[in-house]
Amino acid sequence: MPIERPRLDENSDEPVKSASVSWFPPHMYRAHKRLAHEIKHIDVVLEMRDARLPEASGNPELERLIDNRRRLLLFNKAALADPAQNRRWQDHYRAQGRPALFLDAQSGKGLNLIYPLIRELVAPTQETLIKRGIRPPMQRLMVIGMPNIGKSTLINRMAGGKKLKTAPEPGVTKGVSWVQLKGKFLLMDTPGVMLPKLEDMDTALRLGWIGTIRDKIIGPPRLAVPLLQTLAGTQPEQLAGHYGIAITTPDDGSALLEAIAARRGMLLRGGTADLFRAAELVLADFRAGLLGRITLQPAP
Ligand SMILES: Nc1nc2c(ncn2[C@@H]2O[C@H](COP(=O)(O)OP(=O)(O)OP(=O)(O)O)[C@@H](O)[C@H]2O)c(=O)[nH]1
Ligand SMILES: [Mg+2]
Repeated sequence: MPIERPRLDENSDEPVKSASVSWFPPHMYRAHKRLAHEIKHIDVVLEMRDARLPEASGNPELERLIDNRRRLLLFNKAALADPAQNRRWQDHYRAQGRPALFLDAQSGKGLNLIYPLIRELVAPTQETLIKRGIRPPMQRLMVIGMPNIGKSTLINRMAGGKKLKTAPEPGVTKGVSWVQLKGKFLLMDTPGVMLPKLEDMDTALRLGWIGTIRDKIIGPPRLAVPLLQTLAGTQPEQLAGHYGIAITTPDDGSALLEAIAARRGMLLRGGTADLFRAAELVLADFRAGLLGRITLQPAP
């Protein structure tokens, strides 16, 4: 897998020309290797994705390592996604026979549904053991997913206390660690693993908007300009209302970013708009849900 970090000027709002962005620091290689090894000893894998990007926040490299019978799909940050889309996506996965839950690890909403689904997945093996007169051992669970998806937050919630470090940026968890849960479960936290290479710029941008790729890789203005264009198309009133701007040119994200900077008095010396600060503001507002509940990938 190639390590290739694009040399971009993160302050620029020029669109990214190259079609591929990659972000795979050395600890992620180590993490991927370690996961591939550990996963063989795991009973159920909780594969965490982002509810705003149900497909694109999955990692086929990791999925290859597990089969569906031992995998539970958890779509986190569901309170930031469109509720109608959450329902449609959930129906979509369930129709494929894939156990899936939409939840919010931060507030704890939906977490009570995880255990019943895990029990369902482990029941066949446990019954076989019991029939043979063997007491079922501790069940080993593992949470995997892209960086910043909320894996450690979920584990802290399930364990009923803040044991693991969490932060609003990718790459917080660097190694694996076990946490013991009630009811004979051991749960392993793992470092977020990004795709080694993103061939498609649209996907890279969306992953950037939800914060799985460090902002400096693509650059805040380069992220914010297409985000504003998207939002100007999907929720113009909310965008205009939140920033107090008029959306006269919805296709011109740079103009929208400039208008926001001007409106918020974000100016550089000399009076030009501070696009970098305005872009950071837009990204933070979007990630906090202040621009609406938005699903970036519509259900089929
Ligand atoms: N709004 C919202 N934020 C969440 C939710 N779950 C986690 N977060 C936030 O997302 C950020 C990342 O959470 P972590 O638990 O550190 O994510 P992680 O997947 O462990 O990240 P890495 O260790 O970097 O792979 C933190 O700021 C959390 O507070 C959620 O359900 N909703
Ligand atoms: Mg973590």
